[in-house]
Amino acid sequence: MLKILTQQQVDQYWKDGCIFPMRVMSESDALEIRRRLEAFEKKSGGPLKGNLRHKSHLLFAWLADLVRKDRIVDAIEDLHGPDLLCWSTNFFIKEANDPAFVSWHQDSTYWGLDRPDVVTAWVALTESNKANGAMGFIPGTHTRDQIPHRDTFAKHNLLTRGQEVAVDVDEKAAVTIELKPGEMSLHHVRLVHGSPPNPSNDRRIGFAIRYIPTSVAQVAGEDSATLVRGSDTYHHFALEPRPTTDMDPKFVELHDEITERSARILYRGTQVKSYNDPQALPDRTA
Ligand SMILES: O=C(O)CCC(=O)C(=O)O
Repeated sequence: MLKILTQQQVDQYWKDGCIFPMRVMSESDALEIRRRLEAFEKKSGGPLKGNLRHKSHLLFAWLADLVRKDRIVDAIEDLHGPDLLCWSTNFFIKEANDPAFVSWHQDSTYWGLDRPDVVTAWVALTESNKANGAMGFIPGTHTRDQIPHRDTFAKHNLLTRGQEVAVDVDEKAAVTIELKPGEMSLHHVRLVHGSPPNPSNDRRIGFAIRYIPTSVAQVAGEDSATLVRGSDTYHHFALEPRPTTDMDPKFVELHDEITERSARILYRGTQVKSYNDPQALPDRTA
């Protein structure tokens, strides 16, 4: 029996590779998360950068709560069953009047996971719409195999390698995912998606949570993940602890180790060694 999605939403996810919008918290709760993020940024001297944009749910208790939020995890359970890991999280922040963009890509390209059973819950912490660089996708492209990508390392590309699909994309078929604060979309790891710059006068902030069933394995190196529901009888990933306070020094140290390891997976075959490497550019993510 389904927990939160309708059968129509489940069918649409498998047909199109993406469903939206789904409300997962009130607008004011989403704005409260933005406020906490920005309070930290103010205290630490500027926008969240480098490895702080990755797996931030290991640093902040309010994000550890978010990745376990029932309204999100119930939807993932409706797609992939009751034993679930949060494999990773990424902040996608576009500043006001920011040239940063995300090229057309499939998430699966460098993640090293053994099969494409990976769902991203992209949670809007601000409006995300045509006016501020919302994400768009090409329906049905998740049914294709892995498409070859080329690495561009383009200056304003928010992806780790500035990777883009090395085939023509039918942009006329693209659908824009418009979300209000506190709403989410769900997208498949093979879906071709991307987003243009943000020419508006406010930031556009999304928090992307990557979920997998516990049976999925990492084949490109040692890796860890957070158990968010059920049990893990596969032990493919080291299980990560849950922070109860923000920026606990023990968790900061652990987060450094874990993100070094995941950067080695994402940047394998390149000169880049960590998310804080100057070549990685500080606002890169995923
Ligand atoms: O936030 C964006 O514009 C792109 C996000 C994205 O590529 C992803 O979540 O996989």
